[in-house]
Amino acid sequence: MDSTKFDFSTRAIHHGYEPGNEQGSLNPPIYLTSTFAFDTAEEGGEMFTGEREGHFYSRISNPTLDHLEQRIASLEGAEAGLCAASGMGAITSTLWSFLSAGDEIIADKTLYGCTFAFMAHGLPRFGVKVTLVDFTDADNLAAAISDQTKVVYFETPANPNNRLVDIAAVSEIAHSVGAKVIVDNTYATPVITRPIAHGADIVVHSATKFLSGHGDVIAGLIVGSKEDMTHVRLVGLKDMTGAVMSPLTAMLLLRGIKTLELRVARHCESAGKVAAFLEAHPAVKSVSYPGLASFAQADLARRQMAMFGGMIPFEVVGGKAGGIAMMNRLNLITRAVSLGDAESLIQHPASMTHATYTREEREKHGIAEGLVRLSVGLEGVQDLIDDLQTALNAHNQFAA
Ligand code: 7XF
Repeated sequence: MDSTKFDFSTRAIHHGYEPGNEQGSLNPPIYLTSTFAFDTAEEGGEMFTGEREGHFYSRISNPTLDHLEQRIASLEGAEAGLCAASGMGAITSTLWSFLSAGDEIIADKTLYGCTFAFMAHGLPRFGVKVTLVDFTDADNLAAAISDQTKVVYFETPANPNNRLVDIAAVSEIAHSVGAKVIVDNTYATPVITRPIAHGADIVVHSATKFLSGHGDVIAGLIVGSKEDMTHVRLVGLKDMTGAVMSPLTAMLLLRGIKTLELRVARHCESAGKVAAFLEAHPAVKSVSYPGLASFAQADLARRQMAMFGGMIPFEVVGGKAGGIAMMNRLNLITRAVSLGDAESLIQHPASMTHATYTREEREKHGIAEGLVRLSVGLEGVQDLIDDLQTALNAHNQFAA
């Protein structure tokens, strides 16, 4: 069946898998095997040189992962996909594949904490020059870029503060010197933004989040051209990190992705209501949600995002102490890192996901000490608002 012509949700359910090839099994079998038998020794040798196609060792490829790779490539509008053991496995396998000593990577200044640590402390140890600039103004990239720049990297919306980057504007500048554009699309998912259509070359995901949707796996995905994905598979993933996804995880992701569009629509609908509630509450100092009229980059949000996401960073009156006290008063919303789960999760970036930055770095990179970050889940939205209201009403007295 040619599923390429189908709607997003149809492809999320069917693309890349034919039950008829697997004894009619509605769901793909989990090929829980590390290795694959060769008919002849010669055939095995040919697979190692690439003269013959086929699976021969699950660090290189596996049939269950193969279905997922085709599916995510289709949803992101890319030629090919690749699975990894975690979001960090996806990011590092990709960057190790395209950077060498003497090269430069230019990244946006707001990044998930461990991506920032890899840039600030990991890559420079191997002779890669790392430059972090503010991509919300693409002119900053134009001023910094040179022939030494091999990769341009960013998140949009960025973790944790929802800053947006204009993918088309940044890609045009990057391509003027032949640099590859790599976008972390974890926050948006392909339901909201497909970076390849805006000019990016490669998309990486922490599939731990919305793509899985159920908080039961650590996983990463990568998409791009066939040539780039083969390069990442054989260099970054196979030799440099070995950060390979388990077939069991691939099956859970294939299951989660079937409902991705439905879930993301609900996350966004509820987040819009929660953001409006928070903005109107006197104990809340600021809310950064792309769907609010007050959002600093509201025009770009409308141009680049089909919906406005499930993530709400906000500050309450009383800074860090106020934020922590409010978090501790919540009963339904769970105090935990991660995002995109059915359960609403709340965390404090400065002491948790972004504790890899020093306090000075957080200030320079736009991550306020008092910021709390809410991942709006799939519960009844009024229950979430009631929980926040109880915590914030008590906060009013606390602040006064
Ligand atoms: O290796 P992971 O699957 O945990 O993914 C790393 C990662 C990569 N990119 C973005 C935009 C991410 O948000 C993450 C993981 N973030 C979690 C969070 O912000 O809550 C990690 C919890 S410490």
